[in-house]
Amino acid sequence: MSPEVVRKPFSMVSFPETEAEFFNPPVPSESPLSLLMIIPTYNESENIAGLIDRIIALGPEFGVLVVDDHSPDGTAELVRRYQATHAAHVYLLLRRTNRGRGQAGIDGYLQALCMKVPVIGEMDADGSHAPEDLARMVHSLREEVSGVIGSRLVPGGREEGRSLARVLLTRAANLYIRLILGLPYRDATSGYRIFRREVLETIRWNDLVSRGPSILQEMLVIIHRGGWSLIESPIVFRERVLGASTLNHRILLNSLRIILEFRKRYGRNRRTRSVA
Ligand SMILES: Nc1nc2c(ncn2[C@@H]2O[C@H](COP(=O)(O)OP(=O)(O)OP(=O)(O)O)[C@@H](O)[C@H]2O)c(=O)[nH]1
Ligand SMILES: [Mg+2]
Repeated sequence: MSPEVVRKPFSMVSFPETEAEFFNPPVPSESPLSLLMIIPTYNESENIAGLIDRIIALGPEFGVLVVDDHSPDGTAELVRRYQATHAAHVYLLLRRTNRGRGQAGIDGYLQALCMKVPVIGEMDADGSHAPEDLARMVHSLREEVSGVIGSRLVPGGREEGRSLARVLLTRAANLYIRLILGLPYRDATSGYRIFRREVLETIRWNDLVSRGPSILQEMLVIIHRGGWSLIESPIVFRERVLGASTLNHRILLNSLRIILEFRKRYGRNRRTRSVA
């Protein structure tokens, strides 16, 4: 008989403002996690279980931390049911107030850092980010590299199923960000990325100004200014098939405005260090 492996459940960071609750799986994982993907969700019940299955299938060292904002469609209950029946690698942070993509990401990173997993990443739940691309991203995380951006805009990367207008919007937004902030990345708007834990530990999460999707760029500015080397690895981004987008014109315009605020706050980056 193999000796029983007893692993302690992970503890939770306190989030007094959002009345968040953290759920470990009932059966702790027997193998330690080497990568934890944060998945922010709002009304993703149609997508979440299939996505988790595909990530878990990559290997026993992969785990997910779903950060749900009390979705009315029952996404969190689905994740909890899933935890009970299948997965020792599925964690849930349920935020009850203060809904928002930015703060959900911040809380997710704080919780993930407390879990001490060596590599922590994030991805969307809507099927736009294929778990199969994650294996390549992890592979390109060589020793001298601090993180990997899943990129639609490097050779081999592309967007599928999107209108020409939407594809042009991605490019225009990235051009704007490069010009204003001087970042060396082609796809600074990609929400599919992985980082070494040490990089994330340097971020003062509670001081970030973003409350929406611009948290993606704010993190990159801080990491780049810190002198860490990030590379881009190609991904095939697919348009959301099920569920509704939370992106709207107000969010988009606000994101453009906030990039200017980042420039004031963090300056225009002049460093060009990047690892090919
Ligand atoms: N926890 C949490 N997650 C959110 C919130 N808003 C969006 N999300 C999640 O963030 C991810 C990205 O949101 P999307 O609605 O796909 O936005 P988008 O990818 O910018 O827009 P599309 O191009 O239309 O897909 C998805 O996994 C959403 O479920 C929120 O308020 N709280
Ligand atoms: Mg999306």
